[in-house]
Amino acid sequence: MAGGQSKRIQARQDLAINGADPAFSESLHVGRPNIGSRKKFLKYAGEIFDRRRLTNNGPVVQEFERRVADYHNVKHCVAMCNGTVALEIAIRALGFKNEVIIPSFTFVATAHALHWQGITPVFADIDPATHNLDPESVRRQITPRTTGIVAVHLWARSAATEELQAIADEHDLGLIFDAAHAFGCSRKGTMVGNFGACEVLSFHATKFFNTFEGGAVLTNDDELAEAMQLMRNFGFSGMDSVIHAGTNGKMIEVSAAMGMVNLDSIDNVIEANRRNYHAYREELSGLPGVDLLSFDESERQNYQYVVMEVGEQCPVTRDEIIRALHAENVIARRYFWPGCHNMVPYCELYPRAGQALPNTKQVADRVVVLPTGTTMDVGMVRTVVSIIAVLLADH
Ligand code: T4K
Repeated sequence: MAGGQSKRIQARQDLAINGADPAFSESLHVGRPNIGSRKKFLKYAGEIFDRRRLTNNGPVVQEFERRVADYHNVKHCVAMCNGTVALEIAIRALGFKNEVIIPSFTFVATAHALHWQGITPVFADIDPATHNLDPESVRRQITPRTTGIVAVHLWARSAATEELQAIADEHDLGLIFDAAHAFGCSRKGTMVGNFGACEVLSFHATKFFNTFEGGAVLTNDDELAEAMQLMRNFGFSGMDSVIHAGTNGKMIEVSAAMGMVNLDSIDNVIEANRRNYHAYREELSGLPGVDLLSFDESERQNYQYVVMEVGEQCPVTRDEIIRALHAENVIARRYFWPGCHNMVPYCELYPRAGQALPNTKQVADRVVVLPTGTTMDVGMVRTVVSIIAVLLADH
């Protein structure tokens, strides 16, 4: 069977937590990389070696940027070495300082990108239905020191862009989107990349679209794009002249080559994710107290995260489900538990931040992210759900 799958789970004695062999001999991961044509990649690599142009805005990076910008129907794509540095550069290029409002329910890089630059991340709560920033909570966190908002399109489902832009305009704040999850997604027909001052992508190996490591900023603002192009290359303009404070945020040529190859197969990856998501939906329906977060299928979606919520009616806890899955080599994740505000250094610096975040706590305590991607098939999805079903039936 696929994925080292070795047994069917029909009764409690079939579960690894009750002493049986694990359902999968190889671990299933949420972030198992999707990899396009090796042959095409090796051809690119050969050409890169022949040219001896390995980095510093080489021809493959430039072509990759054009393709990503076109894919998102946006004017500029500024490719970077990873999503975190792309966030840092975007934040600096926009002149954010003092306090910036972000969700706590996100990957910790969103907060670190601010803290690393001496900016205070102020955590706002989420809407428990969407898991995205609650605009009313954002409003409540605004102070005279607030300079910006970094909203996240969590799980690739777009944030409340219109309300957030209205708040930013009203209070003269900068607004950017951490779109690390939302490559290739749209909101009301407009592609991600076109909201706020700019939007930041991640192409980390675990993202459904990867460049090994990598990231980018998408924007329609010519000046901002130019500033970020300078900033990712130490601020150099020409050989000897530095005209901006910069860092090293450049994407290398082989990363861009991986991106080109993966762009060629992106439709297959999205289709695999969509198929797995529907299989999970179908198999999980009817199980007590568990729900799958849904995608609006009238929009462009990448379906890269399959997010199950464990409610109060469920006969077992979220962590019991995680434990049972891990015993079967299904490495489901509790993303983004316990929320950034409970992680170092934020829990030490802002010990009372949680008081404003009741929905963050509630959601972080009930989420299970399940494996998907091209290394999963429907049979494997069925086995994963059968583990949960037997566990629930046993209680
Ligand atoms: N903003 C948001 C909202 C983000 O989600 C992220 C990144 C960022 C910003 C920052 O972007 P980057 O600077 O990373 O470009 C992972 C990823 O490392 C991280 O990129 C991602 N978000 C986050 C959601 O997930 P971990 O620490 O939970 O997982 P990791 O990297 O240990 O990988 C999980 C499992 O996947 C591994 O145990 C095994 C498997 N795996 C992983 C890699 C790297 C593979 O099979 N092959 C691999 O090459 O953070």
